[in-house]
Amino acid sequence: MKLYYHPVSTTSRPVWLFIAENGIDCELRVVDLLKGEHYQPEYVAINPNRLVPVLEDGDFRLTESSAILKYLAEKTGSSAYPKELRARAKVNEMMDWINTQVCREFAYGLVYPQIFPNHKRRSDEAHAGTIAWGKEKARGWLKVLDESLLGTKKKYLCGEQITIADYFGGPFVALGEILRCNYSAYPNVSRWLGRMKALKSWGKVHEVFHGFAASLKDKAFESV
Ligand SMILES: N[C@@H](CCC(=O)N[C@@H](CS)C(=O)NCC(=O)O)C(=O)O
Repeated sequence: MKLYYHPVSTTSRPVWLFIAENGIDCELRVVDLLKGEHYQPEYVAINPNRLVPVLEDGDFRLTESSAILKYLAEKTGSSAYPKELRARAKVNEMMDWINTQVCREFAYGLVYPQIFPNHKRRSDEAHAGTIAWGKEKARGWLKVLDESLLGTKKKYLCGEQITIADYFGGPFVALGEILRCNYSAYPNVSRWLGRMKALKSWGKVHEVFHGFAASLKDKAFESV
């Protein structure tokens, strides 16, 4: 198998983390987003969305990080994607929640407009409005995650066992490190994220990401 990815990418890190943590035999192929490699015809032929990640398994190609995680977990018979109908439905529910609420309003609403030049809105007013909206919504979703989805008792997003929803959500929430987000107001989120960061592969997978965050340490950000 081959994974086209970028080490800073929020949607690549969950897949890479799952591969690394579970020792899955998969070639890792960096797509240099900073040099625009994803806009080159060779890559557009692989993924017309011009986005990472993409998984190749022989002549089978799959985009969408959530779908890739499910495929890899199913292919390797991982207990991180339970087979029991309702347990699996809860994992899918959580992953859809992350993919919409967190990805849309935290990543694309609050973080990306502040760090990627190609996310700059047409006017300063529109740009500030996007960030203010993202910030308010992100705060709301973090509160839901903290108080309702995790709560004080759960070890992981779907209960006592780690699932691919945790692999998916951990790197998304860690994205806030770029903005120096302070999650102390969300103690259950902090506790869960700490558990994810203790995974043996977390450090290696987040090394380049941390370097990127450090390169922005003097920039002022709107944060949560
Ligand atoms: N829904 C897609 C989103 C993928 C995505 O947003 N990828 C970003 C990196 S996090 C990307 O490739 N961005 C390149 C660009 O915006 O130019 C997934 O989950 O795989």
